[in-house]
Amino acid sequence: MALEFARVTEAAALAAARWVGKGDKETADDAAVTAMRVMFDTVSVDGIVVIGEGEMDEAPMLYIGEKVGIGIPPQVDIAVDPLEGTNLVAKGLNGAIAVLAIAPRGTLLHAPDMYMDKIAAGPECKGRIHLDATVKENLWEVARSLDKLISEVTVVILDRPRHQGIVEEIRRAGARIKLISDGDISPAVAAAYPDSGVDLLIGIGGAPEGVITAAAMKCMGGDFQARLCPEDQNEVNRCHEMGITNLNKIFTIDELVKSEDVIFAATGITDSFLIKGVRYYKRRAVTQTLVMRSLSGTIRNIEADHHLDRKPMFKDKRLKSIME
Ligand code: VTB
Repeated sequence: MALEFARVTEAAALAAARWVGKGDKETADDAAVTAMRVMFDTVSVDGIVVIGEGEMDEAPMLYIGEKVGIGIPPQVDIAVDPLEGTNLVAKGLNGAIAVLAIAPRGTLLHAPDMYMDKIAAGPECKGRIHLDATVKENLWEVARSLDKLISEVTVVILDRPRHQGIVEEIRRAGARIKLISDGDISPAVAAAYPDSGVDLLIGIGGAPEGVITAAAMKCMGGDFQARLCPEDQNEVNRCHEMGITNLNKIFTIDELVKSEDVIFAATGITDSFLIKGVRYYKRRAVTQTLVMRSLSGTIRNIEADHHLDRKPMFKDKRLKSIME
């Protein structure tokens, strides 16, 4: 199973990697989505996309509600982000990944496409950080849990005007900051990885990305908490339709991913905190993929060397028309 899902994110990464630095985020995304969709046709699951490329009328592939896989059990929910960081690929910047999470049917939160306030840290910090604590309190807890000085703690945060206040608080507390232009899944997961150089992720990013992050954190035993941030009445209504009446509700990992069994797979497109990006040589390409399963706690780091001229996916009509 793990290998099958690794092949799906590898496909998306290999397709998107051709567009690194080309300034064309739409085609890069198209390539990743199509490659992932093509590869899902070979996977032995009966899957439904619960987090994907949008509603059925706005996305031709991997839309919410689309059935994927060859249609045999297990019945699963699938959350995908074939190209997490479209701008990163367009500009050739670090941090772009192809990623998915898979869990038994009905167990992944159908997160609406809106903002989400998040905090993520590694297993040592579990139960010690809190979304509603002050930045300073959380930094103290992380430093104490990791046996570091606050000045040795590294926080990753999306570089956005909305985070100016938090950035000032982190600086005042004396911790280190890495501002990123996009892609908050990989640094959140990296926070649970020893020696990744990331200790804490905080700030507001996308809710769909939050569910995928929770899947990874469940596998790694890290901590993750989140709160939906509806911006207008329409988004408030969407929360109500989901049965969320208390908009201050903090979601735990177990509420975002209800099953004890979840699989997370991510392949690097460009280099990131977690994994290396696609590297080419002699008509071949090397990918690095992280595949994890919460039940067993196994973390697989799969390096694959692909022969680009022999890959059936590049011969598929749907992908060929984009890649040529
Ligand atoms: C967030 C973040 C994603 O896009 O959704 C962000 O979670 C969009 O935020 O990882 P803005 O509206 O502030 O641009 C990503 O960074 C993916 O590109």
